[in-house]
Amino acid sequence: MRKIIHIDMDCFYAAIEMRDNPALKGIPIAVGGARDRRGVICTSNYEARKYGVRSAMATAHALQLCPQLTLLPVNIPKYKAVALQIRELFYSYTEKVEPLSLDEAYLDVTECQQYQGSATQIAQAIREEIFTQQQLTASAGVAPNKFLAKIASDWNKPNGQYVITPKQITDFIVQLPVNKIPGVGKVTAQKMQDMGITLCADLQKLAIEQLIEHFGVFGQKLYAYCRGVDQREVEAQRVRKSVSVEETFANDLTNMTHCADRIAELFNQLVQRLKPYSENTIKNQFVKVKFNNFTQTTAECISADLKLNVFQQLCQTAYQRYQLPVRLLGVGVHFRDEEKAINTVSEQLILNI
Ligand code: TTP
Ligand code: MG
Repeated sequence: MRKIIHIDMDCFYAAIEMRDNPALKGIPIAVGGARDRRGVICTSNYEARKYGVRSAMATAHALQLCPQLTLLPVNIPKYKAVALQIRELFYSYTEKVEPLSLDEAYLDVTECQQYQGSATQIAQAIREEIFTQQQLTASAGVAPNKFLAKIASDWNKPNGQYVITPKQITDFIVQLPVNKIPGVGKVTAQKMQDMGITLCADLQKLAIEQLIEHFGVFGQKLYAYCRGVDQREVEAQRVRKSVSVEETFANDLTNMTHCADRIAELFNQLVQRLKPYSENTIKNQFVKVKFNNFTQTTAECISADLKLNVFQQLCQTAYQRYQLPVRLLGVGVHFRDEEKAINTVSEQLILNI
């Protein structure tokens, strides 16, 4: 059973604009293209939503609905910078982050150790950290799969979260309106309504063959979704370039023997940290040494095999450079850039031909 969190920022572009100009708080605003350029609304704040101003609506129409609407130009570089900082925060919890857009991501926290592995508390902590760092609110859904997590993040929006535990799936899903299922748009929802189907409970009564007959290949997904089932994995997109472990010592290490002992401990930790990356190819290995005068030096070598004596040798090399008491030691590896490696291979193949 997985633990998935879906995070979605509240009124993302509009919230950033309100944060950066408090005069915009409490009045209806929207971010989008200008009316005279036939622009559309990207998003609006909750004050504007009361008037019916929505994403993807023509700005001209939005201004008819809400003549006092304050329209702000779209500043994608600014929103992107915020989004990347929020993403870094996600990575401090797990590598398994799948961004869906600038303001939305799935996180697989099944293996997370923080908060005794409680996905609910992790989601709460992430939302609090986003607020502390960015003064922006986020909503979260916590569930055993992506489909349910995404629906859950909308349940207590804005600035809220909703949890669906494995035990709650059955009760949750039967009362879920079919138009909440991703992929069920207006047309499909109408078709279902014509068939007397409004809730997932109604969909559950149809056999998979019937679902396929009426809704094509999507019928297979519907069969699973209306039972709260979704096997899709969170697809992490970041490629790790390196893994390292380091330690700052309470008391400086005064000779190479002490350093060699500590390198052995760090080496064991590095081997543990590298376990999830068994498919990556190691390009080079390094030892970082920081001395008590804060001078820092790194010794590295090209080698794919992990061997303790290689790291101890590197430590010796780095230590010799200054021979001062050592306050920090680090060991790590850089991975080969597989994309480049593939290009090199194909270039070689072309040359061979
Ligand atoms: P959403 O998460 O759909 O919307 P939102 O964050 O503004 O509001 P909510 O509180 O309901 O989550 O989209 C995120 C951002 O993507 C949104 O701030 C603006 C942009 N966007 C567009 O540019 N065009 C669109 O049609 C939509 C839906 C979003
Ligand atoms: Mg959002």
